[in-house]
Amino acid sequence: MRLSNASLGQLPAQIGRPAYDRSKVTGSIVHLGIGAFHRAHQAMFTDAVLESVGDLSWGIVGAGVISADMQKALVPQDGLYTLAEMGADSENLRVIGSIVGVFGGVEDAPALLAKMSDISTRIVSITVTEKGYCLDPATGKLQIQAPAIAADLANPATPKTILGLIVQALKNRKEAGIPPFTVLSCDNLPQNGKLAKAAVLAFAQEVDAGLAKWVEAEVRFPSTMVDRITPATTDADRARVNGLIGLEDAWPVVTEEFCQWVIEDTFTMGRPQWDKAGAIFSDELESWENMKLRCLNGAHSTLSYLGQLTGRETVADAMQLPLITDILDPLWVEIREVLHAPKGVNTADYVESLKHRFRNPSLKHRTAQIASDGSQKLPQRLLAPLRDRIAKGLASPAIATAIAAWMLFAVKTASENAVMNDPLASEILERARRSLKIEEIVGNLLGLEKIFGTDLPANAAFRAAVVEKMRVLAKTSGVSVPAGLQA
Ligand code: CS2
Repeated sequence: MRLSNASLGQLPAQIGRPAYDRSKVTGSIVHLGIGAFHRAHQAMFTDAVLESVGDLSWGIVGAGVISADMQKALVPQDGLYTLAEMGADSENLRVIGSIVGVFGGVEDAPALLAKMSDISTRIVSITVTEKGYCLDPATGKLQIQAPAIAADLANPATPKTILGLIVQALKNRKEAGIPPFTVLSCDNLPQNGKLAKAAVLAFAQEVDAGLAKWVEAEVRFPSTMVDRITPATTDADRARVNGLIGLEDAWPVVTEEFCQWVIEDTFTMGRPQWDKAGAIFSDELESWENMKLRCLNGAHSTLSYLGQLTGRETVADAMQLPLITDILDPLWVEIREVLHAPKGVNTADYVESLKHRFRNPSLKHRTAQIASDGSQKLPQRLLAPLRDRIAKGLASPAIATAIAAWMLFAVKTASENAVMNDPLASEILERARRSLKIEEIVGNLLGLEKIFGTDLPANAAFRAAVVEKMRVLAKTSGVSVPAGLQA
């Protein structure tokens, strides 16, 4: 039997479930990108508020902007799904009820746009990953020429991208005299609110300068720091969760116990009391974001490329390898040396907690998943602390190792003719194919201006450090280097 409102009562007693009246929950938040991450994080916080505060005016209508798969999974389940929180040797399951409607894919874009234009929508939140914003990774500027953006700009009344949808919905609201919703980016980007605002403004400017002025003055774009490690759901997860709940859930979410959400408290039409569910409202977003993006995600990326080069399939497996932890430890030192921590936070403790989280053997977090989209991730995760160190005259051998690992991964992918998941894959692979000589590999890949800008390729000390570290990696036993690599 399928998980749904009707079958909720059949869940085993130990499985948590909504006690609130779901039929009374208003879908006042439209969420763009209802993948696993959103459902492990914001939807969980919102469910906890519905449960504990009893204010039913804040439910979520989700949208899979690109694909209708989630809609197909969740509509027959009335939006319900199971969240499995995995500790090293514990598992806590709860059925989450905060998603009360689901749009799916491009075909549903007109209905989604109508909902976003309606006064009932008070927040539009987003998790579409770094590449979903179509920003230039090095500068953070909107790529007006990107095909999807250009198509939406040519037909702004029938948008398909998140930026096109947001701008058109805001335009409709402005014309109808409806106040604007808040745009809440929950993606792993530095100052994600500011970046989202700049992207929306750049798009609006192309459509109508008056609209852009109104957006600038009236719309709020709070920044947020979101943190919960959430691997993609596997068939094995489905089977295990379904066995435990005794019902069929087409798309459960598996995540860790840890969960953190820090939000800048600036909203146009109110907000749920997410703080009652443990979220932190703060005015120190930049510090929170940098700490998380650099210490957690920077280490994650490093570990994923090294994991790919050493045949380690999951993060927990990679954490067992001294050659990897011996690189992560000094990396964290380099990152912390130029970090401005949020008040009351000890970054050494933060890093210790990350090691514990990364070692969680129950989470099968694939290094291949994290290794995707490197072009979109390296700038804020590793190149930003690198630039801070360069500005202070500090050398960065561990960051250089991380970049060397990414480059070796690119050359290996190219030499094996394997697929690289990255919006810049063709440019990266083309450069990765040019040479098998370490010095030339480094020069060719550092020349990717969209990733490294113009300052880093011109920095002789950094370039030499990457060359040296690539040579060290190539000689390290256990590291599988691309065939034909020449020191
Ligand atoms: C990961 C993140 O896939 C990745 O790039 O680094 O998704 C990471 O698991 C989350 O940011 C944790 O909050």
